[in-house]
Amino acid sequence: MHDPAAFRSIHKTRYNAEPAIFVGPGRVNLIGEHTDYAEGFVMPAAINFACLAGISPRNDGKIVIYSENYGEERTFDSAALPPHGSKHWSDYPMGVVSILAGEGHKFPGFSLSLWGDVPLGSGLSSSAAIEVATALAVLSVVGASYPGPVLARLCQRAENEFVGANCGIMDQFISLNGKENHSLLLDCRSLEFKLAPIPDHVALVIANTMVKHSVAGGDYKTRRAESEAACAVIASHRPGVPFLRDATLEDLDKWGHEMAPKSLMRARHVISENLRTVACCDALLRGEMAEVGRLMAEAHTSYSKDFEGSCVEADAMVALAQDLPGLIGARLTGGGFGGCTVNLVEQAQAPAFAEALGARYAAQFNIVPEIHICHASGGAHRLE
Ligand code: GAF
Repeated sequence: MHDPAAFRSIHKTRYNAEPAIFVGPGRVNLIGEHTDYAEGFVMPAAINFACLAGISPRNDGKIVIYSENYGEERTFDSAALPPHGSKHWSDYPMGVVSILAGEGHKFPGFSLSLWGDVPLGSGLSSSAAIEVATALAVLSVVGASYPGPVLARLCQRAENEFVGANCGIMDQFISLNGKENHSLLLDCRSLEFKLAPIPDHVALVIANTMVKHSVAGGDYKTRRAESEAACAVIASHRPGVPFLRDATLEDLDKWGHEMAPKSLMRARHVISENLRTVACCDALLRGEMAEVGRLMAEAHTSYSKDFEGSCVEADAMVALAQDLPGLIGARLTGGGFGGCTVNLVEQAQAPAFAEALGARYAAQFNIVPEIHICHASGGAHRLE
């Protein structure tokens, strides 16, 4: 994480005021991809890359937002908030302000600084990290708070309604509710969750293909629409299936022929991924790491072949990891079409694994990938 002392001094120099500082972590998803908006299961962990948000009050009624990443400042009038985003980085924090204002909070002026080290566009939820850190910061100004699941929904709404990206609940939820050294099996319908400890001997190695990923991009939308179209076919026979969470593989055997071929493939991924995710959590809880790895491999194949959510580079990053010593399981993580792979690796072998994987990938693509040995960290909080 960026140095909070350096961040404090950036804010202080700029706004001549001591900031309160909040942290919103990024996340890595171990398994359960494109299942959240189908009201299914996901198993993410918060990671030690985060967005810092520093906030101090102003008395001129202005909302001034500065991004250290972009080296840019934007000013808004707290009495006339913009009704929608403008395809700018400030949409993420302003979306949160706007949704919370819609909940009845009257924000006075404030200066908000943001500085994140979650690699942008890498599928590690840099957006949710900004939203969540911003939410805690601006709520502190009005002395309000929400339970984690409620705030996660509000941050999701900021992204859906203000930014215009139709994401599910996973990223905001884990950024708020992550737990040190744990992943979390989240039921995206009830928002109940079960903590699954990541054993001490296991490292999370995150390998960035350096291919940019975007939830706001067209592919995410298309895949979502295709899987929802499959669900509509099933629901026309079985009205008790409002989401693919409620569908079974037998439904696909019966009515798959009525679906467009791509829709059938997307649905097969989502339905089987839900089963794998629940099974993976059980295996992790039993300490059966070989089974965890097997399920991750199966999940990657399904994501790549049936969901067509991978890319040449991510498939290669997963393939190149297979015979490296210490690997437990590898797959593409996050929204897809680029971004990072997540590798569960024996802790003692993680440094050598990271180096060898980087060298293999660089040799194949002539691109030097960023490879990080991470750990599961706690959720969003205020820094004292
Ligand atoms: C992105 C979205 F933001 C999540 O809601 C989720 O759908 C994920 O892609 C795919 O599992 O991170």
